[in-house]
Amino acid sequence: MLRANLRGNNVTYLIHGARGSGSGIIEAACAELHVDYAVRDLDVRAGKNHDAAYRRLHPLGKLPALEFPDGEIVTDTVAILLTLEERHPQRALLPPCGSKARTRALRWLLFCATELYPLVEMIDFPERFSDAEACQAMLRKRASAMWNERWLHVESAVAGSPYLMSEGFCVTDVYIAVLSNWDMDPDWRQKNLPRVKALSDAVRNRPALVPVFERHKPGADVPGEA
Ligand SMILES: N[C@@H](CCC(=O)N[C@@H](CS)C(=O)NCC(=O)O)C(=O)O
Repeated sequence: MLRANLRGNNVTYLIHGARGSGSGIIEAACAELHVDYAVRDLDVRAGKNHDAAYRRLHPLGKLPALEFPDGEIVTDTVAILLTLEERHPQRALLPPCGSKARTRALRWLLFCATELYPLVEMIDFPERFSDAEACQAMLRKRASAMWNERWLHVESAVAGSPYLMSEGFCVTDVYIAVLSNWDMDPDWRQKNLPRVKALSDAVRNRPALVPVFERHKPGADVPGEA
């Protein structure tokens, strides 16, 4: 993968990710910031994210990772978002430091990252948590139920219309829009999470984000090039 964009210039950021994965959050943040970035899609179906080459970037083989031109690597979605926000303060991925809105944005960003995202590993890879097949089925079932229950708390927290906060869009909305599309029956979501659904639709329709969500739409998790 070359670090070049379509114009042949060196890019500021290289996102290691996969279609349909959480790397869409980082692509969306870069698109909102209007920064130059390129994407290196890994073939997760072939397990390329667990090859030694990628594990040098992320020891657990998880996506996304963001690579800077000097080779510095940042992993873990919230760490990447906060780094991007610090480096591009003029575009306000989050509300201003010290504001109540920022406190709420961080609260729900971390709720998604620490209470929701880890359940995905249990749903997708229950064998990592138990060798016994019967336990794996139970773990998946329980994690799916917790996933739905926890989304109801996000639903109650949506105070804006359509975004999380009445102060307007922030990157927490992107996180919610991407995660709420996973592991969920669309009918259940429509019935139980109408505010989350409206928030997600609004995020998807933001002009800078339409191409990102198109690239990551369900069924687009085609094998990458690596
Ligand atoms: N703590 C990480 C979690 C990332 C994560 O779980 N990514 C998933 C894709 S959405 C992944 O790489 N799964 C592959 C695996 O666990 O083998 C973050 O916040 O970025």
